[in-house]
Amino acid sequence: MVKSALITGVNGMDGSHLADFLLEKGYIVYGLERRTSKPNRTNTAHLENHDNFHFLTGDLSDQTSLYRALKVSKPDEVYNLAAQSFVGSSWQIPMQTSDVNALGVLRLLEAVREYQKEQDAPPLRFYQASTSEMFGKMVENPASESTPFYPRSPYGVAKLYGYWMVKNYRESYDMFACSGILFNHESERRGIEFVTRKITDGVVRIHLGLQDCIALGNLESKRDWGYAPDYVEGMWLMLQQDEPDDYVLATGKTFSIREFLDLAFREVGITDWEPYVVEDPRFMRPAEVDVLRGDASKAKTCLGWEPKTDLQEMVKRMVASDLEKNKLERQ
Ligand code: F7E
Repeated sequence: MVKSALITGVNGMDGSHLADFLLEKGYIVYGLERRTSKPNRTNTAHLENHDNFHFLTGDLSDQTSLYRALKVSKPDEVYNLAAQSFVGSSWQIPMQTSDVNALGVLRLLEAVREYQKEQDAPPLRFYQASTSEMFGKMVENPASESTPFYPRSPYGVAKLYGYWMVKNYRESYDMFACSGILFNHESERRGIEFVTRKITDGVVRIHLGLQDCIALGNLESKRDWGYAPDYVEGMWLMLQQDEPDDYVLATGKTFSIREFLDLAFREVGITDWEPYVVEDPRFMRPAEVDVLRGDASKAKTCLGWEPKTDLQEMVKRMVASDLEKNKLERQ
């Protein structure tokens, strides 16, 4: 039987990769997008005329829109990927971040419950995009599913609420609801404000003579960076198991922003990159997550999931993609 999936946040990096992945598997995919004054389909333009893909308008701050999206899509699987996903902005807009990343999860869980009761729909499976930002100060290194949480930003605190709500709805209502605790994952579709894409785009623009330098914040922080297309497979695998559970997805390796800079600049033949990078206090955070490293052995054992793409290969692809984009823009 053909399965149907509803993805919130479909225009984001993860949402668009997951849509591609599920369409490839033969799903009918409904992608929820927010109304914006300018179209926001850079990552999903290629899906506009796909027979098995449909955009729906909705918002995690509007529960009626979530209920309607469920009624239209009649999903077997719901993936909640919509969020205010930029940690840096969460200090400037803590209320909106909490409204979407915390209460938004609750609204969607409630909409699912209401939809199943009122429409007499069969039980569906629910995925929540949880995050390594919930570990924040890292009480244990590497962090696994049993590591205590210590979020360091309004973003991390809000995501932790969503994580506990998912667990609570699983235990209270016997819902098939899972949290994927994903460490950083990036791709060619990453938003330009995140450090990896800011670097690969900046490096390319310096190489093409379009920019003099890249202004960055803390170069010493370390992240466990994987490749987003590998990670969306892990999300799907979580929903194919007999029992719902929470899983860490990570590479188990950690690199500093400096090391990322080094890899990216090498792609365009620059080894002495220090003169091209300026430290700018505007990009420092009030509280920093200094280091993140995850232990994904549970996902490996139970889901058979492992990351396929290493950091060097990912940087290579991101630089190559930014080179194409910048050349096209210049024409
Ligand atoms: O920062 C440092 C910054 O904004 C990474 C999101 O997907 O992953 C992501 O959150 C590090 C931080 O990602 C700049 O201080 C230095 O230490 O790329 P980011 P993030 O905050 O780790 C987690 C798992 C999520 O859940 C989030 O949704 O890089 N950094 N200089 C900088 N960061 C930015 N953005 N810009 C700079 O200029």
